[in-house]
Amino acid sequence: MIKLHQFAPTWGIPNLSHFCCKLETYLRMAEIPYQTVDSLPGKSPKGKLPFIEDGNNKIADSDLIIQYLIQEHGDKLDTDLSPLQKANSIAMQRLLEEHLFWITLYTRWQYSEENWQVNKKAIFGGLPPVIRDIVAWVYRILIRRQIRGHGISRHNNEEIFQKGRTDLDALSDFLSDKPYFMGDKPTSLDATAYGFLINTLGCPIESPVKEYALSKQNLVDYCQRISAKYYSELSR
Ligand SMILES: N[C@@H](CCC(=O)N[C@@H](CS)C(=O)NCC(=O)O)C(=O)O
Repeated sequence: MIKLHQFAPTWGIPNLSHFCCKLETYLRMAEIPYQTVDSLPGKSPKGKLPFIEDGNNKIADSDLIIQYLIQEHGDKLDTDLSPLQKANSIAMQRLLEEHLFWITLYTRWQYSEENWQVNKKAIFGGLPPVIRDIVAWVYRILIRRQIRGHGISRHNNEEIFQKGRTDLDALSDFLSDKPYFMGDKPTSLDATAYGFLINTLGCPIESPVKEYALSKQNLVDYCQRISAKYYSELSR
């Protein structure tokens, strides 16, 4: 069976990593059996989670893993999409992964001391006290460097959160009153959208971007529907 290596679950959401949550949701939506392994990025072939093991194959990167799953199990989610819908799906996924993601990363690692303490406890809380502080301190420097490399943290808070609100408006308008982003059935875009939205509005990291996401009732309802349908164990 496929082994999905990801962060240990916390915060009452499927995973504190947007990308791990995306992949696990894809596996559930596509009904592909898997088992999870609690892991850390240092164990991954590419230094980031998630990665999977399938027999002798070790594959990292959620997109490459999904390509592999499609090759092995068929395309369970996107076969009915037209070329235009596929183009829109890719564009929305890039908005989530390459833009909104970095804004939420900024809120966890840089925006406020309160958020940093919550994030630190969730990721490094299992380590022994002194080691925990050193590892978290080093890791924080590295991630903040990545956020600056992306460019988002070169803006001030107002500019950053305005960009986040623009992303959320686009997502909310695109979803509109449909059950899923592409209509009545879940597609790979929903696995991604859920992974990133639940990590924006459903986790204990406070920020104007979370507040704004919570003001978008269709996005809140969407996350609740997907949590109830695919992660019923979380509400028990
Ligand atoms: N493109 C990768 C991105 C994965 C990613 O950014 N993972 C984060 C957690 S959300 C990570 O492991 N970061 C650790 C690091 O950058 O050191 C994917 O799609 O899987």
